[in-house]
Amino acid sequence: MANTFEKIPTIKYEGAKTTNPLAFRFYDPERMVMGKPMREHLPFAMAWWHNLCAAGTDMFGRDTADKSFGEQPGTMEHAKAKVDTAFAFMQKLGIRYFCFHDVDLVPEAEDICETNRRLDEISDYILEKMEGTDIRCLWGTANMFSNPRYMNGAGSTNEADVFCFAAAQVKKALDLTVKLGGRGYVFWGGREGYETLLNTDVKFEQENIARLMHMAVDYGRSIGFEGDFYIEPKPKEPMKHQYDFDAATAIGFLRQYGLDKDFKMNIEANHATLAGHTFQHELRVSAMNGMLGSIDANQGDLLLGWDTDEFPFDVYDATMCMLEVLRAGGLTGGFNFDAKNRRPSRTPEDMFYGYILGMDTMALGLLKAAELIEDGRIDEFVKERYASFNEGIGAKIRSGETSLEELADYAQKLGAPKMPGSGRQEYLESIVNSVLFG
Ligand code: XUL
Ligand code: CO
Repeated sequence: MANTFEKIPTIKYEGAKTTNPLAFRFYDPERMVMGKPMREHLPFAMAWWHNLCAAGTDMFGRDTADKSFGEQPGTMEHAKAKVDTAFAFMQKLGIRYFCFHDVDLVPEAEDICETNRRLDEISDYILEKMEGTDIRCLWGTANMFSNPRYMNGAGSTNEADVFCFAAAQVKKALDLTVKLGGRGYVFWGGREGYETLLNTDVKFEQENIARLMHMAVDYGRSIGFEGDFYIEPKPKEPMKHQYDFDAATAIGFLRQYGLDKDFKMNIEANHATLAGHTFQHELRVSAMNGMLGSIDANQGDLLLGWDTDEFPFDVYDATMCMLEVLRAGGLTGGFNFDAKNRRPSRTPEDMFYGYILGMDTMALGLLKAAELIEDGRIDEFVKERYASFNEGIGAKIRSGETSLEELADYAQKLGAPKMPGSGRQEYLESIVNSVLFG
């Protein structure tokens, strides 16, 4: 095996003032925050696809990075070299989880039986590697978007045979997730959507996706999968319109088809902004519905209209994210860096710089969110803002003990109502700034 990271030391916390590029500035795993060590607040995961498979190819040019890890890509030797590299990488950074698609692990064969045989071989190898470490799988998934057979969707395809291939891949990916002790299983519907309504039966396609998900739940539970299933919403790309547009849409879908007990959301920051929402909005909608499961921690570029999957760098956004996570009492999943280096950042060191940046940003977000909660002024303000519903007619509205007639009568007696209190947005924003930079 080529030792790609020979010159990279174990990454340690050295504090904000360090000039050592291969050190954490804010991620201090044992530091206590609101009664728990940072590492428990932040179950970080490595995304197999970006970190070990993506080498910089984009629509206009080929690879810039070398991710061969000393072996010929497309071979099982290369697949094993990726496993070796993954474990070396995670151990040096103190990352305890990984996420994978089936085809990230092995080269896909023409015949699904051969692909499955390769998956058995590689998962045995991963299990061997896991032994004696505390590294586990966060979630698994099936790639049902790259193979040309999925051009019209997987669960939403117009071809029954293709639907069966999707089912076979989900079944195997669930087997692998259980074998590797995964906490969750993700459905990201990249091709589940449409390009034109002229050729699409939306209702039928959505019913079929629900059928596939029900079968996945039944099968998963039958083989002992106790974790959460997740939908990862995204509004577009690759499809023009994706069915899991955002958290509210996905939650409505899950409820409509009776899947809401088994599924939660896996919220990705860059998908939120593509949907025209903030990351915080998507987290709030998920959390208030009891469905905040896991996070794909990355960030987009608001000047670009596509999924750039950058490592999180925006501390303000990370703080708002961690505020939602802390208020929700944490995640059942974790923080998966569904993020890749920029194309010119092409060396093995850059792989570390990306993760160091991401882990430090989320750690800083955690510290700042905890400070905002401990400061208490924002929470207190929000509580006060709705105080009129705590007594009198407001309390009756809240408890559902009134009627339209009673309220109309009340309003008529009032004559002219008083104006609602100020929203104080600028004051609240200045509290955030003083906690972030004070
Ligand atoms: C694509 C994306 C996926 C999912 C898993 O935008 O985020 O990589 O996270 O399929
Ligand atoms: Co993602």
